[in-house]
Formats: sequence, structure tokens, C-alpha cells
Amino acid sequence: MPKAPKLIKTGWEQDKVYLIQFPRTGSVPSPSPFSLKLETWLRMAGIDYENVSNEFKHMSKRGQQPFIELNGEQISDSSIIIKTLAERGQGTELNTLPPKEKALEHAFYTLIEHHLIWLCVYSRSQTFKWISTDAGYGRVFIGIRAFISKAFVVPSFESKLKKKCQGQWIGTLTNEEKISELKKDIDAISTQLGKKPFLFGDEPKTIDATLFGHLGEILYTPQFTDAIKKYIETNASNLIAYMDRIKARYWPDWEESAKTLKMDTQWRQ
Ligand SMILES: N[C@@H](CCC(=O)N[C@@H](CS)C(=O)NCC(=O)O)C(=O)O
Repeated sequence: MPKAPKLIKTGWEQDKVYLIQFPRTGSVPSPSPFSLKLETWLRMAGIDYENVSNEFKHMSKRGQQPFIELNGEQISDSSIIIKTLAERGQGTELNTLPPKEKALEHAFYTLIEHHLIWLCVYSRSQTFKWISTDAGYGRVFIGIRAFISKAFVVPSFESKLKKKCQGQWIGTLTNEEKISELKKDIDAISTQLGKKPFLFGDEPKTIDATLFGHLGEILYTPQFTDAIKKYIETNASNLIAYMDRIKARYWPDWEESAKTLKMDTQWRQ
């Protein structure tokens, strides 16, 4: 029989989703696009969940965060978590689209999570120093931990991401070519959104949580060049309005979470 996972949340409640993720930062609720995506999805789906800090050390059996614990079971990978919860009858409406739109949604998912994401990974490989300032974990790591973070953790993370990028297509591109790839992604997403409130109509779908998570990191955390944000602001202003709309509806506690670093700020009025 497989060994039961060691649960992070002790004394759990039946049917409550425990979302294990990095602590809050001083600028975005999570520096991970996958955590921001998943937490946004849980909010969109109206699922009762509780955040649990991974204390920078608890990872899933895949060696990653975010993951959830539900009724004593650990489930990892944001997309698999979403699919599993939807199959169990939670947030199913977020995954429901007619077949042609579903196919398009899958294409956008791949564009966002397997193409656009590399811009952000590349940016962080170039400079992830913001993570040890107040915009990141500057108020969490103090004294010796601040020194260790700046002197060792950040450079080692940058170098790990550099290696990842070198093994990918993004590592072969000049900076100009990288921006040109970004523009194509942004133009495609902006065209799909058009004047609609969400990518596929009046109500959000899973892909909207995905886009919010990934675009959130691009817009609200430093990138390797300001040209990225400027391009979106100038040529895809519907995406800026879209992000503001999702923030207003699902993240009224965005500022409070950045200010207090609390993981249990209230978002439902
Ligand atoms: N496909 C996974 C990706 C998760 C992922 O890449 N998480 C990163 C943070 S953004 C991580 O935990 N990395 C661990 C590490 O680099 O040590 C998902 O959708 O959850």
C-alpha cells in the first residue's frame, strides 16, 4: 500500500481545501504564477479554502508548490488540482465550454504556461533581487536570514533559472527576439479578449485564472526590461483593464495582503 503523505495541516476539517504555498510578498500575493492562478481559481469557484504557508520548505512530491491537502490527501500541480476539484463537482462551471472554445482555451493555456511563462522565468534569472526587498520578503527575512537570502539564496536561484533558460528555446534568443515573441503572445491574448469582460465571455473560466496568475507576475513584479510592461500598456490596454477587473472582483484584499503579509485576509464582503 502506498505510504500516506505527511500532512502539513494538522487537525484538518472535512471537505476544506488547504492551499499550501509560499508566504505572501510585499507586492503580489505570491511570487509564483501557479499559486496566484490557483488561489484566484479557488476564489472564482467559490471554494472554501484556507492558506497554509509552506515556510519556504514544504514542497509536494513533485518538489514544487502550490499543492493542496483535502480530506487527508495531497494533490499537486495547479492544473491537476483544478481538474481534480472540478471532477469532484467543485468549480465545474469554470471548466465548461463548447468543444470549439474548449480547444481554443487549451491553445491559450499552452501559450501562457509553456511559452509566455519563459519571459518571466528569464526575467527572474536576470534579476530576482527584488525578492529580498520590501516588495518581496524583505520584511520576513531579517538579520542573518536577510544576509543569507541576499548573498546566497537569490544568486543561487538566479543561476538555477539561468540554467533552465539555457536549456530552452528562450535561451537562444536575443533580447529583441524575446520581446518580439512576447508581443505575439500579448497580441493574441488581447485579440481574444477584445471588449469582453473575460476571455470567453461575461463570466470567468479556468483560463482567466491562468492568465491572471501569469500576467500578474509580468505586470506587478520587475521584468528584465520595462519595454514589456510598456508594450502591454500601450498596445493591449484591454488586458490592463481586465487585470484590474479581476483584482477588484476577486482580490479586494490585494493591498492589505501586501501590507500585512497575512495569508488570511478577508476577500468576501
Ligand atoms: N506545473 C506546476 C508548476 C509549479 C511550479 O513550477 N512551482 C515552482 C514555483 S513557481 C516551484 O515550486 N519551484 C520549486 C523550486 O524551484 O524549488 C503547477 O502548475 O503547479
